[in-house]
Amino acid sequence: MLTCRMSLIGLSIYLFCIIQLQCIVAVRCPVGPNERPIIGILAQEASHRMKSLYNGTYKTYIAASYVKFLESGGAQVVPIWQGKDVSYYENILRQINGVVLPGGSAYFNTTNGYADSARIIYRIATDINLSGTYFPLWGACLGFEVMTYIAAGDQYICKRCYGMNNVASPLEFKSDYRTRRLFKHAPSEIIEILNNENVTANFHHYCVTEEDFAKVGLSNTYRVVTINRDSRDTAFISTMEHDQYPFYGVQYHPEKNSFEWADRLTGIPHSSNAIKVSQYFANFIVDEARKNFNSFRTKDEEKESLIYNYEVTYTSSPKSSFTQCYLFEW
Ligand SMILES: *[C@@H]1O[C@H](CO)[C@@H](O)[C@H](O)[C@H]1NC(C)=O
Ligand SMILES: *[C@@H]1O[C@H](CO)[C@@H](O)[C@H](O)[C@H]1NC(C)=O
Ligand SMILES: *[C@@H]1O[C@H](CO)[C@@H](O)[C@H](O)[C@H]1NC(C)=O
Ligand SMILES: CC(=O)N[C@H]1CO[C@H](CO)[C@@H](O)[C@@H]1O
Repeated sequence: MLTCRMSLIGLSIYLFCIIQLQCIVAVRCPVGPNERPIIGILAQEASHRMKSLYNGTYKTYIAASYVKFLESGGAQVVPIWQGKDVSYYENILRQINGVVLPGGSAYFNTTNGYADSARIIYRIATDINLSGTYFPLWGACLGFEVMTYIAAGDQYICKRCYGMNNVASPLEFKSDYRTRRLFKHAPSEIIEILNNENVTANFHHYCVTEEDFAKVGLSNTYRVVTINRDSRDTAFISTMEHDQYPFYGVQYHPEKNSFEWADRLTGIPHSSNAIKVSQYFANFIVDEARKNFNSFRTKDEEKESLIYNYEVTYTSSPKSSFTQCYLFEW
């Protein structure tokens, strides 16, 4: 009787330990989507205009619209600096859940500039994915162009195109767009709006054609998801996604619809439907980042890295085409 009771107690302790252990394991293993995603945004060179307006005080910046866009999808943001060594990017990318390469107007040939930093990020993001960890990358406009440049082995395949600066357009979907991750689960209402209304803001003088894309081998790794046509009816790629990695490039600016207000920029749509599609993209990017479970080593390091540590400046038109910017002296 006594031994029986003893062994029952023993069994209970044993079962208790097993359950505890499983709990610990369960907590350590990712069980569901990451509910605290943090996304990095690469800073870029301040434009000449910005430099002269602020007496050369600022070297790099991040347009606040990208920050607010990601926040609207439920993510927090960390700035990623330019021109650092590889170990800096390795360190930061292994603590965050995705990266956005923003639009703007930087040259790709600046030493330690936008493209040099983007190239290191692209390589690390590829390595992380190859090693079995989901790590998304989103490029908009210049970010899209730099992705094609890097993926093509530093070949600049953008060509001059016409009538695409400061203009809102619909997207022309490729016939198989429903098989692409970006639109696989999109509500049909979103597809209809994107397909029929002027809801994507274009701010570019250069375009990538499908022919040039194929010529440098990019059609082997990326899928063209949508195209647009410039004012001379030249078709160009407006949305692409990587075949294997969660890498996405858009030639338009979904982040502008909700967050950029310069009066002279009539190409930024602010209709209710334009905001719906902007929100669709924000949710999509952040949901991709939710599939990654990187986190900062310590809460202090996380706190020190977040964008909240920096002041946002009201840059307003006509000073800048951005309503608000984070301006950095480094
Ligand atoms: C830039 O310098 C000019 C002339 O010294 C000054 O009036 C202006 O306030 C400065 N602007 C800023 C943003 O510091
Ligand atoms: C970088 O490229 C631009 C545009 O093609 C060119 O004007 C500039 O001279 C180049 N700069 C360097 C350092 O090569
Ligand atoms: C979209 O904009 C173009 C001009 O850029 C205009 O011709 C067209 O009617 C607009 N479409 C809609 C649905 O508003
Ligand atoms: C190794 C790994 O996780 N690869 C992933 C890279 O991204 C694609 C989606 O774009 C996943 O399907 C792969 O599993």
